[in-house]
Amino acid sequence: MTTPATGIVTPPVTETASVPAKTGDCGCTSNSATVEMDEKLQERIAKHPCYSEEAHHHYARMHVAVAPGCNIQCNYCNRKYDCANESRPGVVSELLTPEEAAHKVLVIAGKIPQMTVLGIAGPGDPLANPEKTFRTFELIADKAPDIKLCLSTNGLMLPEYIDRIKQLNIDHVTITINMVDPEIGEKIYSWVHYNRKRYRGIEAARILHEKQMEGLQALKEADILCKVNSVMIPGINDHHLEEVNKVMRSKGAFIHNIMPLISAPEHGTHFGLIGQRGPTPKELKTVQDNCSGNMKIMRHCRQCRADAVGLLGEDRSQEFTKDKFLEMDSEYNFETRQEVHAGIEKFREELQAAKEQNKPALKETNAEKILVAVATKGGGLVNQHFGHAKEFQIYEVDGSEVHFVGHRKIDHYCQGGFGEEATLENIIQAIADCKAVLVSKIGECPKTELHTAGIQTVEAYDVIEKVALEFYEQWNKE
Ligand code: CLF
Ligand code: SF4
Repeated sequence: MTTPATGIVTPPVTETASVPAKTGDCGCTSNSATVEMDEKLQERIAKHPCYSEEAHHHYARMHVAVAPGCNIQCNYCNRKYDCANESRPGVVSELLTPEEAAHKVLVIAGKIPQMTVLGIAGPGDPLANPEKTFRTFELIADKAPDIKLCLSTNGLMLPEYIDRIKQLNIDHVTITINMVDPEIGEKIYSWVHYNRKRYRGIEAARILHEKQMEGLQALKEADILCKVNSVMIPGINDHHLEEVNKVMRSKGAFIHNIMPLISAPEHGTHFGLIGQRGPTPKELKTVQDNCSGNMKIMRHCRQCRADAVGLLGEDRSQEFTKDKFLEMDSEYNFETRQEVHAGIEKFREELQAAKEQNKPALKETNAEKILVAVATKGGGLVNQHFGHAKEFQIYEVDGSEVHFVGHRKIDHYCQGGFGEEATLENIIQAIADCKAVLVSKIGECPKTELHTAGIQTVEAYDVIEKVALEFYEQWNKE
């Protein structure tokens, strides 16, 4: 079977395994109220690629860059670029009017029907540009009611606009919270502009902190799902993030996204210019792991652009630049989109059944954990050629379980039909801590070099978890 939206071929699923009865953490069967609540929550996040790690293999999001201004100054941001709270620094998006943005959404909703979420995340702070932001959401809610609305903010103006957010049925809001202690905040923010006055130092951090906490409370009361983003800045808030995580959980946030600071002098940010470094993947993972007992941790964030389009791991924004999308007609069709989503859901069910079927019956205790790198175009499958991968998804395997733990961006190896020697070296460095790379195909030359570097290669076209477990078994025997 081929899913209509993605063109992904479903792996052979021989027999549908029956899903065991749902049990709670304690091992007993959950009561029906909890199950019902879980189901409702599952429904709210099922097609949101950021709130659900599993959904991000199948559903896409898009952003529209309608919000240019900002009301605070983060030390990792340069106003020439997009809001670094949700974007990679150094990326510039084309600014749109709400009407242009609405047209773009309708065009893309037709061309990429698996696009289920529209986010506004910059290039400045959406709530520092309330009219443009809310006008855009209004237009989309009116013309494309099946698209979920999502907002990302620094939180300063959140308490002020909570009613409007609720009214517009915006069900997902992200606040970037880097500290719960203004003394730490003072090192992260240069100023805050609030009530027509500019504040600096600890006073600025205190105002921001208070408004963020009020905003979080207001979201909880309004029953809006809240994601918290935190930028990990070594030496400044790295040890503090566990405290942030505990507070976020106690205040009802749904998921915590701990992102690495990306900092380079050429970005022209304060941190870039003073040489403040970002965390290594290992440092990031340690903090994420330490927080993961408290609440859901997002590890699949791609720090996307304010005009990002597509699945999280791909960037199709250049296909829809202003000069291009303004020439395109809207192909939005509610019924077609519903059909495509039904196809994706059927595929997900089959995928889930295949995963269950391949799960070892017994969980091995104290099994060694290893990392593997996966080349995928989405759909939860190993389905990409080594030479075409622009990132590897990293999974941790322990013999009975397979967990997504992050991704590593790379330059793709195959450039114009030839493998690049220097690129291969960088790729090997990027996945040096992995025992294997799982790909649909790989050439002899990179295979040999990877083996020399101690990284095995597995060629397969199948469910990621299945291939990873099979590799583990074979590795464990060696
Ligand atoms: Fe966009 Fe953000 Fe909504 Fe997602 S992104 S506004 S919650 S729809 Fe997602 Fe991109 Fe990470 Fe943001 S991967 S940067 S977390
Ligand atoms: Fe930059 Fe976003 Fe911070 Fe504003 S909130 S200063 S746009 S990173």
